[in-house]
Amino acid sequence: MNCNQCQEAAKGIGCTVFGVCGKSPELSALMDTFIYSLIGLSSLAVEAKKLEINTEEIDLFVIEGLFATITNANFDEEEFVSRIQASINYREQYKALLQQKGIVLPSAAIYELDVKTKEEMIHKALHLAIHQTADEDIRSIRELMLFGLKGLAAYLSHAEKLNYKNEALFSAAHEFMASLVNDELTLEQYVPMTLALGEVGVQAMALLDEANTTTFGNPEISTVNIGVGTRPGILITGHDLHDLKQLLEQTKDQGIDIYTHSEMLPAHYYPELKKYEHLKGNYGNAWHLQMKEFETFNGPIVFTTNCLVPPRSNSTYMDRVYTTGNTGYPGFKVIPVLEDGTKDFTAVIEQAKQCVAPTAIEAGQLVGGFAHHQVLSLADSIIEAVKGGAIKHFVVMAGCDGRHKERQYYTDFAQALPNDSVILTAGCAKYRYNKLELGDINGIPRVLDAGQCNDSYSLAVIALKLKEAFGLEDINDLPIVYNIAWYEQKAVIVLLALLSLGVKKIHLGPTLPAFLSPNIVNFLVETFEIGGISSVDEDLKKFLLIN
Ligand code: FS2
Ligand code: SF4
Repeated sequence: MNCNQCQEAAKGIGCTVFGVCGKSPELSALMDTFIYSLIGLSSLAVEAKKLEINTEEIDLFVIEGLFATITNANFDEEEFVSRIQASINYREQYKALLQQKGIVLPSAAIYELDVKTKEEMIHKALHLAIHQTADEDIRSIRELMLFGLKGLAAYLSHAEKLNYKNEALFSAAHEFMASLVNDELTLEQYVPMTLALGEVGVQAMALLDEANTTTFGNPEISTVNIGVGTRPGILITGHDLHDLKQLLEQTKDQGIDIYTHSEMLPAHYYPELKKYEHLKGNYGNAWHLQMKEFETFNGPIVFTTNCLVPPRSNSTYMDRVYTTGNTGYPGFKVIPVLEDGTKDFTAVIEQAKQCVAPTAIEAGQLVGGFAHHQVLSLADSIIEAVKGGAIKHFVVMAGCDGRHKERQYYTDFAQALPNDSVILTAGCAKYRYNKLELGDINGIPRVLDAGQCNDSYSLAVIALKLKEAFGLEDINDLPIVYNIAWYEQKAVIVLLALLSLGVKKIHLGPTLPAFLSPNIVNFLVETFEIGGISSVDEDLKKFLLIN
């Protein structure tokens, strides 16, 4: 295996023996073969779309498939065996369609993927991975694009679940996918394509924002209980708000409570979700603490998306975990989907009724809901606080959390920030500082949580509106610094999106991506002034120009 897609890549280079995340070499190989098959399918979709052939089925297949290969989403080898087979079937179907119309097939589509058994699928990966591209810089930029595409796919998938689709975004995703095996493309041609992918990322996040806010209302300032009640509970984790809505509907008046976990916390900010009285609170912290927190939750747990951590052999919660969507783990139960597409949570509900209430691990409450609509309604007081000098810095600390101890840096950094600075956050990175007592500035909390990682879009909208309000020419003239933590591939599309909006001087940590070659890093440093992090003291001086 050779996987380097996340921040945990072994030795900062890549996992070659076994994934730090728990991914086996076999699973990694199946994912590589699957990705290659999806590239072939995308190449066919590009041609089919030119002929106005309906490609809806494979649009979604490719998007969902990419999503399933994101770090910590799916550990079920059999799932990938059947998806590879389905991919080959689609490929034959679309090849035949295009051949009938006399179209010369693109080379990726002609590549024979005649694998039938799991062993053949695993073995084939040795010859297929993008990672084996000979030129280091082309390999690096292809991986940057592939990982960005995985993040893009996650956001397009969430929007589609709420019936928000944009044909142009699917087409763009297929074109980017097809470009990953185009040996005629030079580095000079790939570079602008990565920024174009970032622009598509902005559009996808805008689409998801529209889907979420139209369906569930605009996030508003909300307090969220982090303690527990006396009734049994169901814990729902991941990012899929549509799944949560269905669970809330099906658990009404059943004598049980629903708790959110990790990236599902921002559900409490949406009017159409917070209206359910049995949406009781948020239990626990970011994804990497799940092995401990699931033990004490006592009731069933539903995974809607990543991040899933493989349980220990002595974990007591194995028989309480359910997966849905693109998540999977051998031995975890799967939520059935009815013919009309509704997810059937009956088994989860019945199991919850047999469980005791969660054990309290915390008490108190959190405040959040500062997505763009809410923040812009406070714009006057924010602008006044900036002009009067009460707020001197906005610090964007969005992104992901992770299990490595060096991420303590983010807690220390948040704590060490001067009192005239406001943290703008989104994503599970927030758990490193959202329970600190950082106070407020003229009633404006010092940590403004916009929501999930995809709501980093909201932070960009806020920045653009502030630029307008202050009459500035350039978004980089705002008193905003970016100290972003990354972990998996959704952070890659968020980064490309910010770059495409012209944001400079983003600091990325705790380590730079292993898949970036020295030349690509140099390019990012020279063009966008991207940098890493060092110590809290040094970074405070460097980022905020203070002593
Ligand atoms: Fe956190 Fe994991 Fe949100 Fe990432 S729960 S690292 O998937 O997308 O952020
Ligand atoms: Fe390693 Fe990350 Fe790949 Fe898992 S996803 S195998 S931890 S690089």
